[in-house]
Amino acid sequence: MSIWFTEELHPYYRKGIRIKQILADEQTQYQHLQFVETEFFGNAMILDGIIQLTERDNMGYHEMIVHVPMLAVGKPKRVLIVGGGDGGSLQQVLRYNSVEEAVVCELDQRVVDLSREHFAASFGDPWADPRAKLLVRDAFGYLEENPGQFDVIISDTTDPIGMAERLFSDEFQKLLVRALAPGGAAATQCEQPYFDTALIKTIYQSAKALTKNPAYYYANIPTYPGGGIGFMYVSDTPWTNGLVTPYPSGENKYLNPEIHKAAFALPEFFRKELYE
Ligand code: SPD
Repeated sequence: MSIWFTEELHPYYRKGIRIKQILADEQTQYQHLQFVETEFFGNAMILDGIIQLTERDNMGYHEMIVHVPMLAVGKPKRVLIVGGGDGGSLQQVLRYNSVEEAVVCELDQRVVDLSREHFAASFGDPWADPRAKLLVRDAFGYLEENPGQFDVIISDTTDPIGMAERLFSDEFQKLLVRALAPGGAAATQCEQPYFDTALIKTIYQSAKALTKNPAYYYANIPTYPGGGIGFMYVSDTPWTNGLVTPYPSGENKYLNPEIHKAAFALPEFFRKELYE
């Protein structure tokens, strides 16, 4: 069997990948969850018709959303991942010997269960690490209950649609910053400069009101709309501190010192929109 999967996140833009076979297809309590084997990108997870990650290009996303704040902080001990049930961010977080506890607040247990099965070749089993703690619950309440607790928070979410819309709100950013320990840093999945300019600007302004050194950065991910996605770095600690921090053990497949710096360079139309 060989079929094209077409994603339409925006009404004016579509992209497609060729699929070899459907590995899992179920309606969970929260969403339509699919795992597919693709022709080029390895296994992929699709939620409500939107590609979340593929084995071949997820490294740009996970290494950038995790290492930029982790390296800026230096030796993070307590880390919170909001969402991230696929385990990709957790795998990167656990590369740091300084990490004592990595809490993952994921709403959908089925995302964790099926990712363990279908991404084992790429992520191993990060959940087996004794430092990993899975909480199957909504992150809002957990953030509320844990002020000043985390050195790093990674908001590894879906797109701002339905229930996930709240994860891109000012209210969420306030809770996120409040849950950071002094000197802590967060990175949030922050969409596409061309397609989501207004949303990103709102999020940046909110981050600017809450922290001293927020900044937007970008990674190339061919299976996301526009070929990439950005992140909001949210912290009083400058991201540039991370440029001189040694990398954790294990291999980077995307991040290197040049990419780290260049990720913060923005196209002129977008830089003006965000920063002027
Ligand atoms: N438009 C797709 C955005 C997907 C962001 N979430 C990815 C989750 C990977 N852990």
